[in-house]
Formats: sequence, C-alpha cells, structure tokens
Amino acid sequence: MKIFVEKMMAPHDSAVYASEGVAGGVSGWDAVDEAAVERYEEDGFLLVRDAIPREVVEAAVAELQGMREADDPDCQGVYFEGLIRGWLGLSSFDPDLPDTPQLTQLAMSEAVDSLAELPREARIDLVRKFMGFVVTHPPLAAVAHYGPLLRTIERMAGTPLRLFQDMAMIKPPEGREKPWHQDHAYFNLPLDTPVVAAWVALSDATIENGCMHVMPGGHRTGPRIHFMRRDWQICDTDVVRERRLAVPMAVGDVLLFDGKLPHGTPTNRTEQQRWALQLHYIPRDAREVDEGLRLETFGSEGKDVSC
Ligand SMILES: O=C(O)CCC(=O)C(=O)O
Repeated sequence: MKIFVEKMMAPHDSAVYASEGVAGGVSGWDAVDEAAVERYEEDGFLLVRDAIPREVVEAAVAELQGMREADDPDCQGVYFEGLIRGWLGLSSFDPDLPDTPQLTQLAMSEAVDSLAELPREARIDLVRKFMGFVVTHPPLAAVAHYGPLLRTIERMAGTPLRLFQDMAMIKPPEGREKPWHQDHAYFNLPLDTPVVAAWVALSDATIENGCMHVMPGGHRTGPRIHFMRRDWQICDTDVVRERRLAVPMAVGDVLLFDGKLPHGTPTNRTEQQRWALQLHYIPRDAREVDEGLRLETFGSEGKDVSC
C-alpha cells in the first residue's frame, strides 16, 4: 500500500466552473434505450438516476468508513489532501515538474511509510482518495460489478469490458479541486481504446460541494493538450471558452462518461464530505502501451503551445 500526502493546491478561479446549466438524465437502467445510447455517443456522457440500490450504496459507504479508520485499509493507495500538511507540521511542498510529466510524477505528493504516523482525526477527515480496493473489499466490488451497470456500458462500448481502475473520490470540506482534464490523458492506452468511466454518487453531489462538471460533446474533438499547472490539466483559458454543464447528483445516481470527455470538479465549499466511486472500464483485450505515446499525444512538448 502506498500512502501519499499531497501538495496544497492553489485556489481556482470560479469562472472555470461557471456553467450554462445542469445536465439532464434518465431514471433507472431500463430507461437507457437506443435514444439514450445515441445521446451518450453525441454528448460523451449519460446521467442515470436511481442507478445503484440504496442497500448496495450503504454497504459501500460503511466499507469506506471502515477503511478511513483502519491502520491498514487493504488497498493499493491512500491519498491525503494537502490540507493535512498543517496538521502534520509539514512545510509546503511544490514540486517543480515539467509541463509534460510522467505518470509516476503525477501523485504530486510526499510518501509516508505508515498510516500510524498520521494523527487519527486528521487522517479520517482528510483522506482524499483510495485506489485499488475492489479485489479486497466485496461491498465495493458489488458496486463495480453491479449487473445492470456492466450490461449497459458493454452495450454502449459494443464489446465486453473489464474493470481497469477503481478509485474512491472523497472530497472533504475545503477538499481540493480536480481541474479539467481527460481521463485518457492519465492512461497508457492507445488513443482508440474505448474507456468508459462510471462516477457513482455515494453522497449527494452539489455545485457547492464539488459535483462533476462536463463539456458536452468535448470527447469528439479528440485529445486536448494538458499542462502541469494546479494539476495535469487542460488550460483554464481554453476551458472558459467552451460550453459547460454542472452535473448535480443524488446518492445512488451514476454518471457514465467517455474517457476523452473533458471534466473537472471544484473545491468543496460546504461543511459536509462529498463521496463518490470512480470506476474505469476498458475492452477485455485492451493492452497498456509505453508511456511515450500518451506524453506525445496529450503533452505540450514540441507543440509550440502555451498556457
Ligand atoms: O471525483 C472527483 O472529484 C474528480 C474525479 C476525477 O475526475 C478524476 O479523478 O479523474
């Protein structure tokens, strides 16, 4: 298990998350008809309301609560908000990274050897992300392998899929922004690999607590250049020129989206935690490739562009 204490992130301009309105959706998996699949292809996302039964969500939340409190949460990685640095008396940390960083540099954090080194209260309140827990935590696997979800995304992708990455995205009060990006820019997968993301709301997600924001149709214009700014992200000045929607969600709703859809989430400005699972699925026969392709495609190097 890897433990990361992230950097403090600079605040974002509110204009970056000013949106034209909120996304609509369908109610339940049975409502995902041909028209809804076409909408997914056109817009790059589909919001399915009331998608995961309440008891499945509650079991997943209880499991994550246990993981937050455990000295060994039995997962591949735990990431803490930069806010924890104050609790730990750690100095600020601002890695000097190239505009086009390698995947190993993207954690932007300092590693800690053991969770027991961190004050208990801070660790419970300020965990930002768990990674890689589905194989060790059946209540979380129950969401990732939920039959109607899998059948729907396989219909959308037109091919059998497998789970590629599982993360719990926990945004505590004042928890940091995840700046606008395309998930494919974080994966060493050939550009034509269909990637389907499922973002599962484990608490209500609102504009105030940092819900998802998307650029409808933005997946169809291909890869965007990413720069190392607050994070590995699309340039703010490019974002504000585009059409954007906020996607408020209730507990148990699922947002399905294409791996090339630009999206981001603002800082949590409430007193409550915002919890979600983010699951990525790829074709069963898809294979990872050398990092060079990703950097050439999504990085700025040699392209004479600036941010
Ligand atoms: O859940 C969030 O706040 C953002 C998740 C996300 O977009 C990502 O990690 O790729």
